Amino acid sequence: MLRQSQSHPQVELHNHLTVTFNESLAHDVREGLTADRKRLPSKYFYDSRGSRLFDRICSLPEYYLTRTEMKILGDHAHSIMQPFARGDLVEMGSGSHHKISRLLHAVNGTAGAQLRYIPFDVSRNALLEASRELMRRFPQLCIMGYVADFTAHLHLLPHGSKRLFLLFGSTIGNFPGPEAVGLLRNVRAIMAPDDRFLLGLDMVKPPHNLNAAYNDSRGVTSSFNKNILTVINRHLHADFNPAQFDHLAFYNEEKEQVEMHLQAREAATVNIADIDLSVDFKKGETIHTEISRKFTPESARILCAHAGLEISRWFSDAQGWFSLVELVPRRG
Ligand code: SAH
Ligand code: AVI
Repeated sequence: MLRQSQSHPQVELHNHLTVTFNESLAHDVREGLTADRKRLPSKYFYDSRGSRLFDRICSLPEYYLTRTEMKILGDHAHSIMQPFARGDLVEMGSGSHHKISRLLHAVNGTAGAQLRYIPFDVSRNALLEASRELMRRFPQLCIMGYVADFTAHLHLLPHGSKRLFLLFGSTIGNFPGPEAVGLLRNVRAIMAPDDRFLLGLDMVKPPHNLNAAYNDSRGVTSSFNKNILTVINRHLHADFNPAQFDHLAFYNEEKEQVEMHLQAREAATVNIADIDLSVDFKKGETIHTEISRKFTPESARILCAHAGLEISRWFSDAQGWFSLVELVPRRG
């Protein structure tokens, strides 16, 4: 479905989730909550409240990821954008405007610069808010937003210009190995030889820093984690009581990933009216809501190589806590 903003001819919005969202949520909730080890896909965190909570996480003192990546972007934006004064910037899981603004600033005012920004996000609100702010900051920018799922809808992207694909925040780490490779392969499949792909990767570091980043002292990450239950309550008329669940997040050293769970404080039965399902929880039982994989230079290289992508440049901070890798499609 296409909805074009009348008041801002600079922005075009394509919404591909209105019909399918409840159906896929219903399917995923049934599958996840009837499994032996209960689980839910992390993309359902991001309704408008979830996106706002994530923005708050980004500025928490313990959550080093965003400020580290922002610093790397600031240091290298000119060089990254040098081949892209003209073309399309396709940002998957775009969220707020901060990171793309860093790149746009680097070419702002450049003679002949003509860019189109194509954000792609499941969160309509995040996409609208970011677009509004970008229109204010960059009045020459064209924006073509997709409210869509980047695991399913990448084929909808327009063709034409030279493209820089972007996946920031280490969002790729929220996917298990085969899914992450599949997602990168799908991007690789639509890249032309001159296109580039900038991928953010959070790196392995001491466990206490990782545990602190996902267990902040203000409880914002806990609210973000529990928000997935509120989303299910609203869309599927369920009766989860988020207060009956504890936020549980820890670094699994063996798997090199942070895991987030919701743990039932007491035995409980939850009814999910729209899918006619009742789910029993034992005291202490968990729902696995997210993984956040951490990378080493070696595991990053292997991930990219499996997807047919070659690392052309590697940008990092002084501590090596976060990496931005520039990728090109491997020939052959
Ligand atoms: N890129 C931003 C936001 C990261 S949060 C940053 O680096 O800070 C992850 C973002 O991806 C959220 O905005 C969420 O709504 C979006 N997202 C998660 N799963 C998605 C999916 N399957 N398809 C499209 N967007 C998705
Ligand atoms: C979006 N993603 C990269 C975040 C992460 O760190 O894995 C989501 C998040 N979960 C808890 N805090 C932040």
